[in-house]
Amino acid sequence: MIELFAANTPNGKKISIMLSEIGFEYKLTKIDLDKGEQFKAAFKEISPFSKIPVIIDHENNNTIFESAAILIYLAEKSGKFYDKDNKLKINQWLMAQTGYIGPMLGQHHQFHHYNPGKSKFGEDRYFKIAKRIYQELDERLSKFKFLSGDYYSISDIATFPWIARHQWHDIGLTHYKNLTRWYNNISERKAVLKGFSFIDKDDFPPKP
Ligand SMILES: N[C@@H](CCC(=O)N[C@@H](CS)C(=O)NCC(=O)O)C(=O)O
Repeated sequence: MIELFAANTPNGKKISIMLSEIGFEYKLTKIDLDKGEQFKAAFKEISPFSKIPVIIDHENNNTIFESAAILIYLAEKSGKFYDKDNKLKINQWLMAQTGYIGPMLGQHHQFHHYNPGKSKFGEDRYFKIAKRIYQELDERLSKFKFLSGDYYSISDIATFPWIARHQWHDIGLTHYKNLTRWYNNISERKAVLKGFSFIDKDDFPPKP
């Protein structure tokens, strides 16, 4: 049995969507980030940087932090969404999500959505980078159905919940037709909808 430690954020949703996609039953332990539960000593034991998501696989007592490592673990355990002949591509798009897309869009959330008016430099910088990311993803998706190629993979699962924050980004998702096509396609998956609402049953990916 898998235990998922998470909050209702894009990084938390990556793993709930994956668990839903592979049909693994899991137990959810909510971590209230606003209350600072991520800094409790017991949580730090399994998450050295005090971040969600984390999983414990109670079948073998493996504990795993970092969403990309968790996605790879679950993909290998289930044999799904990590095509052995396409790992090189999937790894690149997965690492680009955790190393670039997530952190940059996260900064855009901080300056544009949560703290407008506090730093013109921060707002301009991350707005520009967020638009660039939309453009880069759109270019990739003009050539391929999914980020890593022809098939839906853990790189799409990692990226989707971040694009699902498109209203906060204020960029206009529909201006990017390939990214919109990809987003709509993934939004229609039953497992995605189930995973997306893992904490709030009324939560769903907003329409472009
Ligand atoms: N690189 C990490 C990022 C995880 C992350 O940033 N988690 C945020 C929530 S979305 C968090 O736990 N923040 C709490 C904190 O930093 O205090 C991953 O991909 O798992």
